Amino acid sequence: MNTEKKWTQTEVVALYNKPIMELLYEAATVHRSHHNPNKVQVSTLISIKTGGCPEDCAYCPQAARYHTDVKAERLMSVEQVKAQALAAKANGSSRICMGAAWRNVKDGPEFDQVLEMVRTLNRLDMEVCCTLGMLTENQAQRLSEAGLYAYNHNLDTSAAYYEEIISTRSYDDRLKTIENVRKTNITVCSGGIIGMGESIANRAAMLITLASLVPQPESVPINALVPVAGTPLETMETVSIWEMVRMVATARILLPQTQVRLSAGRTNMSREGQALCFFAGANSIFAGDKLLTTPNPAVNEDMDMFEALGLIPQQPFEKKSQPETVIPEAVQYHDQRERPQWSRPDHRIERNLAKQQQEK
Ligand code: SAM
Ligand code: DTB
Ligand code: SF4
Repeated sequence: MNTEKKWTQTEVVALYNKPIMELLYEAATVHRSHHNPNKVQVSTLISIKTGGCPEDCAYCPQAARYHTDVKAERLMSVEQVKAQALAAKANGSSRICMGAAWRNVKDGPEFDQVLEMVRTLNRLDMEVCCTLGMLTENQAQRLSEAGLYAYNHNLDTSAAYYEEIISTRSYDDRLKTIENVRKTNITVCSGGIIGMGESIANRAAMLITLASLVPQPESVPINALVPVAGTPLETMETVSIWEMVRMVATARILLPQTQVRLSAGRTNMSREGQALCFFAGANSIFAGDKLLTTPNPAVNEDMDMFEALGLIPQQPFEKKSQPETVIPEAVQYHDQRERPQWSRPDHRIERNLAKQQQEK
């Protein structure tokens, strides 16, 4: 049973619009009582099947019907995916999310290959996530048996605004896939995008739908629209940092236990802006120079940001194995034992020296 508070849209809009200092304080308080505020999960995306998608999602550069710079590619090999996952692990990622530009999963050799990717990455001691479009209950079960840790399937926006964005599948289709995933051991990752012309009431409604799922999703990505040339949303304005901070803070209050992921759109955010998002309760990011097809901050920039903010990457399976009760003593800003090699000050000095040598 979902024992969380039942929110009304009016309450959530009022929360979102609170004076920012009050909203930040409230969200940070919830955050600290459920999570270590210095730990951030680092996840890397691998686009295992890029472009050529039959759907009409208005934001998406991978939809075949829009004329974008994305070229359709075949499904990657298991070996290629493994090599990228190992590189991501070396850079501090604890989770890999494999994305495919599919409407839905079809049984057959390509799905078998994805199952093999899941089994292979599992052996790397990383959390394995997939986002492959709609799933049947049987397909979700097969992914679970292969050892999948999480499945990402976003609601994207509210039920009321959804038809402005996608016509080729329904909101109920999305909820059905999430339900199919929930019947297995796989954890649920579902969130949305802001900056597509939706109202604050639409944002509130989407968060209420996510918060009403029983149990609530283990992770919720909050994406700022990346407006891509050739898509119907190409001329949308960049989302302001205050909207992002408000959305993250509201998500944190409605979804206290969830990992809230600061997802697409970070290239437009300053380090200070991102720090406010972490303070407001974001505790996960996508790392790596590319999301699926669009740019993301460079790995080195994120390493420097973690260093400057004293953030520590979360270990794989940390949340599942030991839900953290945060006591002040447990909040170790500079616990060297928990840091991966790249974020240790001595390693950073070596890296900077190497950079200086190269520049000479
Ligand atoms: N095809 C599968 C699906 O739609 O579920 C998986 C991949 S799809 C690219 C995953 C998610 O990426 C979308 O649901 C959407 O939330 C996000 N996304 C795609 N394009 C985006 C953009 N231009 N800006 C922000 N988020 C985007
Ligand atoms: C999510 O919510 N955001 C990620 C992941 N889940 C799959 C994808 C963002 C994609 C941004 C556009 C692109 O790079 O193609
Ligand atoms: Fe296809 Fe997914 Fe992009 Fe929609 S979001 S067009 S389903 S790849």
